[in-house]
Amino acid sequence: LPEAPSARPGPTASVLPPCPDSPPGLVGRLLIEFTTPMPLERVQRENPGVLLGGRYAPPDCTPAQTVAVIIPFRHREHHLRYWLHYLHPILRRQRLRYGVYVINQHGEDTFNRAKLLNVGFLEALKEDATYDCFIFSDVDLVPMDDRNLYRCGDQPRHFAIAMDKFGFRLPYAGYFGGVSGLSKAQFLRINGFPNEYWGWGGEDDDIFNRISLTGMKISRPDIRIGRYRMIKHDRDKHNEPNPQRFTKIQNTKLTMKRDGIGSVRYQVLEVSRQPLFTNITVDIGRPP
Ligand code: UDH
Repeated sequence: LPEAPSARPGPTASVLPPCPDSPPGLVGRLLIEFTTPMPLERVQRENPGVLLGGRYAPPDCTPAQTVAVIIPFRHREHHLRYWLHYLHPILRRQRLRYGVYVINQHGEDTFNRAKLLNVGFLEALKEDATYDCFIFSDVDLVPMDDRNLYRCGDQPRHFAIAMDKFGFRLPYAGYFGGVSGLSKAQFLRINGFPNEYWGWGGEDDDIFNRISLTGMKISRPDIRIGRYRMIKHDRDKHNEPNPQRFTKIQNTKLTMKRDGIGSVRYQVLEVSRQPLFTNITVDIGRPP
């Protein structure tokens, strides 16, 4: 009898081998610069393998994780174009299955980075319930080395440990800003991020406190690999330093139980699938 067609192994996702732990084809140190303008059409043309909404999966292997990259955002279109230009090829070389979510704060009230990241966690999971790793990245930070793998491990990960603006060093031991990554379980264990830090500063220290208070330890790459370039910019309007931040970070132990992913309130105004990212515009309210 002829073999039934369905019995033949074909190029389907289920038969691809697992992706290797160290992806082949990484190039190491990268040249990153922000001088030449970066038209979105060019970035789209150079990333034909990225699917609508900024989704990608390696054609030749099955990754262990599915990664949602969450970017807090308002009025930084030119930064986003550089970010997409540099990051899509890096994430592709890292053999990740991923999606990019830009969480765009609607209106001109005070910016709230951590609340936007909470929204990104929930909305990415609504798009694809298989996300099990969340990378939270500022829009103006580009890694200078593709060996800095954007995936999750058995402890929360801090990626942006050697930024050019801090002289390629950690500014202080407990710094957890810029780019970080938590598995879904790690994120839920700390009740997500705080919603009550309006304006600049403190929210990353509160997240660091949440991680320490739940008995987890931060994992970091080698200092030679965790290097970043930040796109230079002036302070944004409506994101002034938050004067309450110093007292708030003293109280994480009390506030983290009631303030977090379990209490976030917001209204999604628009979900728009762009060629290289999914844009989610959200009303997150304003400071009390
Ligand atoms: N963000 C926006 N829009 C805003 C504010 C913040 O998209 O209006 C996002 C963006 O992803 C940014 C992140 O939030 O990368 C963090 O905000 P930030 O870049 O303002 O924070 P950072 O600490 O800079 O990088 C602080 C102001 C530095 C002024 C330096 C003047 N030389």
